[in-house]
Amino acid sequence: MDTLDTIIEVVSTSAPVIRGGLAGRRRKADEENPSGETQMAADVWADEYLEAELTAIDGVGEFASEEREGVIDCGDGLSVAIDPLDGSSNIKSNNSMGTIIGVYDAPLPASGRNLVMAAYVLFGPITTMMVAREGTVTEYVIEDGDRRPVKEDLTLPAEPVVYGFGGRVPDWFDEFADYAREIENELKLRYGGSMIGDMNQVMTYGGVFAYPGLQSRPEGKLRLQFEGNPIGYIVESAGGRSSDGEQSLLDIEPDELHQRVPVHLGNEELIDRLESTL
Ligand code: P6P
Repeated sequence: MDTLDTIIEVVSTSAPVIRGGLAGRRRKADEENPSGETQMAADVWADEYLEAELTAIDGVGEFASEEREGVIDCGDGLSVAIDPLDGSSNIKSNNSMGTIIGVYDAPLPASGRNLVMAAYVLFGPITTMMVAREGTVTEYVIEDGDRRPVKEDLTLPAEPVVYGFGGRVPDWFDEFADYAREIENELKLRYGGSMIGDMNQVMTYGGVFAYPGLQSRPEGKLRLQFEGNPIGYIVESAGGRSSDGEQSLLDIEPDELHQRVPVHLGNEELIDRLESTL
């Protein structure tokens, strides 16, 4: 089995284990992550579990996580960057969350153009996994440790339906909301506080998700290596667009491992409209 197949198999079989450990880990941990965010016990649990599983794979040469400083050198091979539990603040309100993984064929931090695969596991009512590899996107259901494809060569629907923006109602929100109400196929507001939960709405129905730069925080909130690049790779593999307001997220040359980036993701025409209001 090649390294990418093994990584997907490990992420898939890890999903029910991580999901099963969430209920008892809803408390805050005593630590902060490198972005200065208080960690949940579940963040630490998922991070430690996936580090052990992924660094043991022959062909994985580097490992980095949103939840820790630095890059672990594990020999020659591909570089794996994970957000072990994206949306973990949703654990308190029992809403969606999950794991994001980007696999780069370059040392970290790396440009998104070095991605060779990206995936996310979504802990919703059911557990699903979205995998982008070699230009196509496949959605799987994970049940009883088995992974079965339910959508192959997935592309964003041409008629978008949803929009959702993070950042405590950006100052341009009203203008976009007016547009969303006035267009022929009125858009519906969907924002759940977990990037992959919100992005799964966009992947399923078509639309736009953004965590934009703000006056108070021009760089936005989301991390390029662990969130922007992998999800941008998945959306672009599905025929959509990623942007930081100027360029594809995948074209950003990173300065440091945990750098943040404004994130606009989804159907091209909605990103154009969003960026015309910024
Ligand atoms: P806010 C989760 O903490 C996360 O990193 C993303 O999954 C999500 O899109 C964003 O932050 C939510 O941020 O400011 O709405 O809580």
